[in-house]
Amino acid sequence: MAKLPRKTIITCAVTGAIHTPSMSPHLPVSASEIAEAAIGAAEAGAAIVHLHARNPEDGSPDQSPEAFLPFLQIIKQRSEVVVNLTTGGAPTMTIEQRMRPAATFRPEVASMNMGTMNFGLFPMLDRFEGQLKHQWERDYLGNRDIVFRNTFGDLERVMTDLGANGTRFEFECYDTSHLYNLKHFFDRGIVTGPLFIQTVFGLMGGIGAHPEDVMHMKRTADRLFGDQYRWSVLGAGRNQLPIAAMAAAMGGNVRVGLEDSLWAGPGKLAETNAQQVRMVRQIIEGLGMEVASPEEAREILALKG
Ligand code: KMH
Ligand code: ZN
Repeated sequence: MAKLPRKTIITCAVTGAIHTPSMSPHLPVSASEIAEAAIGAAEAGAAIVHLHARNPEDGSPDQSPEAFLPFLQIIKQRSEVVVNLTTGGAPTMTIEQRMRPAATFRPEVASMNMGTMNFGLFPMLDRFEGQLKHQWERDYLGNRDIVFRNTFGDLERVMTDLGANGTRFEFECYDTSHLYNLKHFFDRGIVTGPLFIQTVFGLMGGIGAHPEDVMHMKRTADRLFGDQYRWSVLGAGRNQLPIAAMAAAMGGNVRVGLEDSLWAGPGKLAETNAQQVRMVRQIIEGLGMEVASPEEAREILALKG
């Protein structure tokens, strides 16, 4: 059996843009809630925090740098955690809006969504209809025709503009075609190894969350990138922990957080992001492995520090 890597990187995605505040009272919305959630996740064992901002009035996604600044200042003062800023924003935003926070703050890591896809928010409307307080939530989740646009031109622009600042990427791959898209840019030398590949499972419009899907993504990434990549997984909703457990057992890194799942068990809302970090940490340590510190994650992923 292949030797497993020594340390497992936990990323925590603390709020995102997909879940809405009416779905859970625990979803961080204000700058201080986002900062506390990120710091709590780091204290629980996350080496990286993936961050979005929200309008504190109604919780809607907000990509203005002014919305990010207050929580970034607090996190930097109080934690060594690696900051990863979204360039996904919300799937309804333009690429210009989406890039602004990472272009402004030049983080160590930015997310990079590796292809255009259908984005299935609407199953969530069916589930939560009746409990949504804000009109924007109903409009947003009820939109049955969202295309999450990430053309080759968009990808090259984000990679070159943000890459010039020394920002490296969490390459979010929602299907095998996204791995091939990444291979194209890797072969052209536009991005370099070690690539941090976040394979995403169970999101409508992307690959499913069956163990065969996990194996297929891993095998494809192994074949395309060999030792030039570090593998991580993200399972949406109820798939979060099963997918993390599967990948951790195979030496993969994991992402948890309320962006990806509101849950801490069947029918049980997660009360904090740190709770999900502790749950996945227990699995990792139960497998005889250790979680990476932020400093170790910087070394593993060749970040600028
Ligand atoms: N919501 C995740 C499935 C981004 O911020 O770039 C993907 C995500 C997108 O994290
Ligand atoms: Zn995100």
